[in-house]
Amino acid sequence: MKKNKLQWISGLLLAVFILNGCKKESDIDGSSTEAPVRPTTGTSNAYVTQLFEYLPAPGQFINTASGDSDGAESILGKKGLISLGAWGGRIVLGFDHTVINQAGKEDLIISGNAGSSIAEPGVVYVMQDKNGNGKPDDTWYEVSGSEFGKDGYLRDYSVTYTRPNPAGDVAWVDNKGNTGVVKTNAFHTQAYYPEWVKEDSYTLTGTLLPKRNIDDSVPSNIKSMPFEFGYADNTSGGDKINIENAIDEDGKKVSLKGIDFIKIQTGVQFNMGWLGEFSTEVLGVADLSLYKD
Ligand SMILES: [Ca+2]
Ligand SMILES: [Ca+2]
Ligand SMILES: [Ca+2]
Repeated sequence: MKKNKLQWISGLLLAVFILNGCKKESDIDGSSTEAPVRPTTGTSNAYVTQLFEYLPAPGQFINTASGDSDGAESILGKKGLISLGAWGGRIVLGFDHTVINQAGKEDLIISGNAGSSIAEPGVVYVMQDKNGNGKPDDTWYEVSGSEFGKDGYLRDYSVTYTRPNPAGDVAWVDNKGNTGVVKTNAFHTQAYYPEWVKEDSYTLTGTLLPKRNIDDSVPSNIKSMPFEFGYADNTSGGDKINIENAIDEDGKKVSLKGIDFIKIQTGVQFNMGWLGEFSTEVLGVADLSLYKD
């Protein structure tokens, strides 16, 4: 009997050893590790400090001071102004610390140039630097806002824009077979297709938001009312974003301790008459816990 008991104990120890071994294995491939947290220090910047990508859609401010790489860099460490152009235009930015997801509170503030009846909501995505290499090569999570799942809300949407020759309206085709143009206007006479994009066409992919809040029935007074919550360039005074609303590719909420990178993308495709294309503008992106206005 004693021998059996000993065998049983050693068997149990072996099992514990194997389980620990398995846990280590999965840690190595990253599937069960917590993303590393870069702590906030006395010198942490409230604002994003790194620009990883600026790829706007065509638009009336593209290839101007608020639609080029200098414009994109103008929001690093402070407020500036960058336009993302028509639907799908995006900017990818990083913080110098991990923005902690505060329980039950909003965590980020994005300033835009929305007026009370001119909202141009952009979709917000967040990422953890899970592999700790300082680059946004991990998993993006969309931060779901008030439009999630409603009529006209569409994930995995994509639009291909083609360079016009000569310069003029920019034709697009989406992955549902719809076509349209980003219309030029008399106020902005430069090329609307990003001049630094070498290819004669390029495709942007992301989430499409409903256009039901836009009223263009009076051409001299076109209105785009804000959504309830959860988008950039949506309300005047800045939009607060809660990391708790991050969702995975299946639309399920994910629990993130904090985030290191943020992506903002114009959410609606619409020509707003004399106002030009619907385009999300970003004036500042900050960690709400460090933000002082
Ligand atoms: Ca939070
Ligand atoms: Ca990374
Ligand atoms: Ca705007």
